[in-house]
Amino acid sequence: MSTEEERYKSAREAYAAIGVDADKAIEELEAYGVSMHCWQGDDVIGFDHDGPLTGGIQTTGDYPGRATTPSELMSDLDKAYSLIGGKHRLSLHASYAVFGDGFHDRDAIEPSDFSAWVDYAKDRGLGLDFNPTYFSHEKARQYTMASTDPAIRDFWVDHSKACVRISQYFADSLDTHCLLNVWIPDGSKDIPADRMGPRERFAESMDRMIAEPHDKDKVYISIESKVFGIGLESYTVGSAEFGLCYAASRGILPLMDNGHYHPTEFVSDKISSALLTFDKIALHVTRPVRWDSDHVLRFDDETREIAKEIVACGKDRILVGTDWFDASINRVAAWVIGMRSFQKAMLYALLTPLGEFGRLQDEQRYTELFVKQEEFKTLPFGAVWDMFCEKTGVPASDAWYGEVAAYERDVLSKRG
Ligand code: RNT
Ligand code: ZN
Repeated sequence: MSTEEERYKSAREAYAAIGVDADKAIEELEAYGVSMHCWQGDDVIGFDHDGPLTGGIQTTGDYPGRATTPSELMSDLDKAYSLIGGKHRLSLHASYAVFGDGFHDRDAIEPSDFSAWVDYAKDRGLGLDFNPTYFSHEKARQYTMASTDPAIRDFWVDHSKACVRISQYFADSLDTHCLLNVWIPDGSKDIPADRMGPRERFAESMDRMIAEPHDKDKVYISIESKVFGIGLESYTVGSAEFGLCYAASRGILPLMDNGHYHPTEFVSDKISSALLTFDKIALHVTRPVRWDSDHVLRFDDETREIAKEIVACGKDRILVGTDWFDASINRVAAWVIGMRSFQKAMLYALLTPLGEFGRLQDEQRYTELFVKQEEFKTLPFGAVWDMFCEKTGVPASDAWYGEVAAYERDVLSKRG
């Protein structure tokens, strides 16, 4: 038996002693797909415009090697997926259209503008998710779907409807669902005179969007709320209450991004509440540092707590996508670090004796629960993680970084 197998064997026994089946946890993690965001690869720029990133979100850093063409982005994604165990999904933004027969503005994009991505996904067995892009565009000056100008609103509603059709095309072509997530940057820097008007207009624009015909069993529309953005500090049209109430009343999904709340609020505590009303919800997992900074995910307390809730409340009811953008480190590594951190959190949750802990809570044996929760933390988790990596054919430990470093040397550093 190799040392690694021996380590795993003894770890499996340690988990078995607390009533947990480590083999089963690994199997469940193998089957668990996460929707990885395309926009880490190029600092949220996309391929349909030359201007800067707008909308109150920011990437910082100037690490060399940013993908600037669809084929570069696809190659970088391939490198990242090859270092992440299991099968996953890809989340695209509308700004990543690959125009074959000429440019289409956002209100006129077509399924064919995304056929290159469908081919990419088909070849690799990935599902696709989608996001309309209401930023980095000349018609996105502070207000989009909530604009007072009917022409601007129409433009973005047309964009939204086009995105519904493209999502239907993704779902039909790939035979899996497509999550279509709406996030608008609309809001104001200073205290607004009128809070209701923009919200009424946003709701009305959303109503027009969701009326676009689509198969509700395959295309899930979600709305992502937010507390503030840069330059939009005082008022966000699509606030948490707006998002939850709108989604509940129209039968769509709420999407909670854990960077979009006040710093002492936790999404891990919101999941179970939302699932009492919604059949399904969506999440963006990210890491806010003092603000919605979209730092690369770490295997930290809140990520573990979110994963625990996902396992406890039902993996099938929570659609997880990733959302971070760091331009200060190698971008392929940024994907891999974050995805592997989330998978570690999921594995950690799958290894947690949730039934036993829940029983102690119900029986009010809080001291015992506390002791067991803390002692659980030092069980040999690393050996189980390494076995997951081995089973899924990806390097364990930091060995994967060698592959990223070689890719940086041979590919990324040669980009202009
Ligand atoms: C912005 C939202 C949104 C974006 C992406 C690019 O605060 O989190 O999800 O990050 O759409
Ligand atoms: Zn987000």
